[in-house]
Amino acid sequence: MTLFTPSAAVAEALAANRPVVALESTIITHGMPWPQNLEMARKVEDTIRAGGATPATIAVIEGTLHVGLEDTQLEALAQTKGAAKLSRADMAVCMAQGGTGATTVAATMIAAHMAGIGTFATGGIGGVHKGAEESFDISADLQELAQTPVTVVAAGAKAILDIPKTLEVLETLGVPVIAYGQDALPAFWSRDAGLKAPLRLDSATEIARAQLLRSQMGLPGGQLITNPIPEADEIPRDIMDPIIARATADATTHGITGKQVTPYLLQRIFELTDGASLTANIALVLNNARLAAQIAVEISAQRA
Ligand code: PSU
Ligand code: MN
Repeated sequence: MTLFTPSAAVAEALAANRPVVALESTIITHGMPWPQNLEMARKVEDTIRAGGATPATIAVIEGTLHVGLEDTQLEALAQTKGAAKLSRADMAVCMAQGGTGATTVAATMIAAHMAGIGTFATGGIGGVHKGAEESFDISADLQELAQTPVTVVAAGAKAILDIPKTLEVLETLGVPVIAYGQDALPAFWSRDAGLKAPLRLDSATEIARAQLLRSQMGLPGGQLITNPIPEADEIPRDIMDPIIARATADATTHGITGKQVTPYLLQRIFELTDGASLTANIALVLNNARLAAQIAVEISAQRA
């Protein structure tokens, strides 16, 4: 039984040991509205290609786990209303039922690793939600980083999360949290979460070397690279904080729980910022795609 179906471009790149960057699809179906979601997905793929790597957007379509989508599939997925949001727990069930679902960071890491892809670009990972001491809402993304050897490039934990608690859990799980090119931990829409990142690296070469060393030492798990949004695109923390507080309060008022929390908050923040949060979100994803392509190129070179 074949577990996944690579696109022609991804199959060719993997066979030739050329760099490939995995991309998630929940950001397309649940993270951004149509049609900006499709524009973003296409631009991210172009950015990866411009960086010398092959993009592999991952999704389950009618029961098949695709690693790399053709443009028509990407467009159809971006318009799909009922796609499931798949993580470690539900990806296999969705495939068994012949269903369609988008992959979160956790599910994308699993698929990337199965395909032999070691680098993955996204916007922000899931983490420990505010109020987790009551709700126990901690994203499966954190456990996945602890066990699956993929370097994930994100713009930091989303500021809708409890960032100090997210860092504590990642430390407990043994996940390296590495700020790229600065000391401060980035906070998604803003460059600085007001906290120092546990680790810092300034080059794709060192990031690739660290991931390869982990593998050689038999340490399971990946790395979280937190790449600050470009200065020109950031929304400062003092502007975002009250908006996030308002969106979080609205989620509580409306009884939003579980998988709906992150998509609800992103949509609410989009409304409260008149779309500015989406513009910043797209800019940071593109910035992450650029860095991920460099890391993938380095990993290929160092493996050769
Ligand atoms: N970051 C974004 N947009 C998103 C997500 C992250 O900018 O849509 C998605 C990712 O797929 C991540 C998921 O894995 O949200 C986390 O969801 P949860 O908090 O339910 O684990
Ligand atoms: Mn959750």
